[in-house]
Amino acid sequence: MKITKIEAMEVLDSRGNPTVQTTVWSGDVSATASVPSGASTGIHEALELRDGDKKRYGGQGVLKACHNVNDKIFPAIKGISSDKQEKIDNIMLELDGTDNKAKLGANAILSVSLAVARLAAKRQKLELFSYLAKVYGYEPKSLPTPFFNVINGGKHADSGLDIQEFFIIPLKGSFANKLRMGSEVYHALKNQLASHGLTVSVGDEGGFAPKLPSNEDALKQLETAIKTAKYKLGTEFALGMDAASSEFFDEKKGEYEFKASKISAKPSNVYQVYKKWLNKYPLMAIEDGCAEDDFLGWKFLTQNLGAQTLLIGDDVFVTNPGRIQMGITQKIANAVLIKVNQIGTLTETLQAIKLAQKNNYKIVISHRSGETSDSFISDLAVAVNAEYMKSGAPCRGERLAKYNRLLEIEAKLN
Ligand code: 2PG
Ligand code: MG
Repeated sequence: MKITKIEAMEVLDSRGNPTVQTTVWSGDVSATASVPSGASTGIHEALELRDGDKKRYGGQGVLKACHNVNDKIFPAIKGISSDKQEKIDNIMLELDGTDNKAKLGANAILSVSLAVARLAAKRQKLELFSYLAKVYGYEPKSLPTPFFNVINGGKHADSGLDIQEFFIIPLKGSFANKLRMGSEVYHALKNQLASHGLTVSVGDEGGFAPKLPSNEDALKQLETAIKTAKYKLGTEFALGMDAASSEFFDEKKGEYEFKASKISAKPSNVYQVYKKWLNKYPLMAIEDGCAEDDFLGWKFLTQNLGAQTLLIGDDVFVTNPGRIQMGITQKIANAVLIKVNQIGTLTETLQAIKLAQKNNYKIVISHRSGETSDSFISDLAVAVNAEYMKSGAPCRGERLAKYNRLLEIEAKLN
């Protein structure tokens, strides 16, 4: 089981930007993992190391991160057994020595961390989700309910919508059934947008990016598409959104600027904007309704809407156990978004998940807007019994890699 060789290389992600792909060997058995990359990244996230050499990929190259894997991390973990995940992650943390993985790069560290887990699963002849469940003391019971992001705005598209993601959330039956429901509504939505002369080209996460008159209009479009596909909104489908509001919170003014809705709101009353939508639509989930450091806004939001809907913290928690603990203490949000590259090791990701679960926060496992065909997060979601998972629309290869892996896992579990 001893690690005998590691090799990182620069590959491209779904946006055509460089990212790190690492293969770890134990004798002639090997496993590979690639890391995702965000666009609406939180300021408290672990650092993604980029070369900054403007002559290559506009400075986005990751050769330094690859070099760190090959020449710094490998010598430090060579000879250690791949099933010593925590030990290996801790060695990398020590070697890095910074708070935000700035020295080696969270992309370098994560690629090794995930590949090591995959290698250990392979050596133990276990499916990745079974291996993870075994190591972290879970019994996989059910598949996560998918949030399909079918209308894209914010930093992920040029639709002009402030809200970054509008989800449709199928509520009935198996995961396979939910995927089918999502796909049927997705296609109904496509026809509907086209019939109104709106664009049906897709944004970074596979959702459409139509130029709609307002944020609320996006909700209306979803309502109609669900009806056209012959499903009932409220019982068979719910809606959700990732406001990603750190992107439109004006720090100087201390105000949220919903440009597409022509309104602005203070931290103390921004919850009222969402409440209006909640009163009209079955909004089951609101992610990042407040900005990453607006704890006051989060408090108002949670006190006023927390009993009615899932309030998911993404930029505010950044999968960081320390930030999640802050949220627990201050009683903000009731669900945590988990993104492996926000924190940078599998060990810390599991610490974040366990802390959240112990405090009754729901778990939403998430992709990034820049992705590869790596489907590690699907196995992770099943392993830890995450209630929800978001991997974009049921469209584009890198998004479907995750949903199709969930289909496979469901078949294996049955
Ligand atoms: C988010 C993510 C994924 P990004 O905000 O939740 O949908 O976007 O990867 O750009 O941060
Ligand atoms: Mg988000």
